[in-house]
Amino acid sequence: MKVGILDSTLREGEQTPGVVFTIDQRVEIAKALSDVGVQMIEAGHPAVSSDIYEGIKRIMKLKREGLITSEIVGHSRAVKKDIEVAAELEVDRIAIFYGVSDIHLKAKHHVTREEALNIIAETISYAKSHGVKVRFTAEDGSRTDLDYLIKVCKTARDAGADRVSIADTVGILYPTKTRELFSTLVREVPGLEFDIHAHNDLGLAVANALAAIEGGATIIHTTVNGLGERVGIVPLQVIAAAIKYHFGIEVVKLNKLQQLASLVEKYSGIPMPPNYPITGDYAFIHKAGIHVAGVLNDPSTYEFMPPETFGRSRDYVIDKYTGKHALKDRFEKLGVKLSDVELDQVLAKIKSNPNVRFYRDVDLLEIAESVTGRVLKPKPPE
Ligand code: AKG
Repeated sequence: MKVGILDSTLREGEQTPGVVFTIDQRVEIAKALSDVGVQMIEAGHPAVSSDIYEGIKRIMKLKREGLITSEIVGHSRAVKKDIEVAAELEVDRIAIFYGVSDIHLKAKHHVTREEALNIIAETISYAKSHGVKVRFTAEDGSRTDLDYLIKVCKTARDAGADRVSIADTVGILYPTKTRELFSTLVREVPGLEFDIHAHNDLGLAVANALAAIEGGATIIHTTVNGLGERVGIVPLQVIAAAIKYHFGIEVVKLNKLQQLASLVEKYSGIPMPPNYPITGDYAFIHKAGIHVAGVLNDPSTYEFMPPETFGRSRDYVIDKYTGKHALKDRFEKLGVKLSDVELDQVLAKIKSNPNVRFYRDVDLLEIAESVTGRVLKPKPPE
């Protein structure tokens, strides 16, 4: 099984409402993505604005200096002017997209299926004539008639594209259908490799990406924190963890994902919810007494992978759900020894205040002092 990541935080990610990256931020994000080890970085659509153009220029300079190692992809409409702008920047690959569903052909491009094939072939050949690698994106590929989609892929291949991205532009695929779609394309169009660009409108983007890998896709499009149009696309941190868990492949350096997620959270201004998988504050925090007791004995009882894999650590919170194991452990960590009976008394006090959201260490010490009548001195933090 062969699979890699194309991260599109700088292109799709910047299409999140309200998100704008400065040139310096673009360069810093690209450097961080390369350090994490993504195979390809979609660095932007340079014909859109001068800052995106300048950002790619600086990213390409770092690439030439060996400070960025990922393949750099420039995005382009199927329009010669856009291709020229991307080619001028000497990116490694130009990604040309064109809506190929009947809806897009009719409502957006106003062309027939046949005319679209000609435009696709012509623009790919034009890009190839600039000496770059070309990916073609079948925009709205998931809503495209299958026989026509196969024709589109063959046309792209014959014109010189070595990769075709199948975009689930409005996020309507589900895993069984995704696996079937990719297996069919891999079988029917030899000589091409396939990407999946999965939107998350139904919350299925990660599941669809996994199914696409099973079907033969070799590149998954991601953004850090799942940014992108509307509700975004596959989050890099989640798919990387899922690929490691299910297929045993470390597609990127998992222990660097937290830092990258925080960087993009800061620069995008889109806060990561605490219950976000892998990089959210609560991703490795346990609560219920049964869970904490299990984790204290063997963390794998309630963790699919150890938090250390992702450069994180586990913790648990104390409230009315807490059990005696957790409480004992917490006091031991504080260097305070309580008898069994005292622990029961502290627990009873906690449960008698069911609306308290979190007990901090100082709160616990206060309760323990009131129960025991002793002055309790916690050991200084390490
Ligand atoms: C989409 O269809 O959602 C896209 O962003 C297509 C562009 C691409 O993947 O090249």
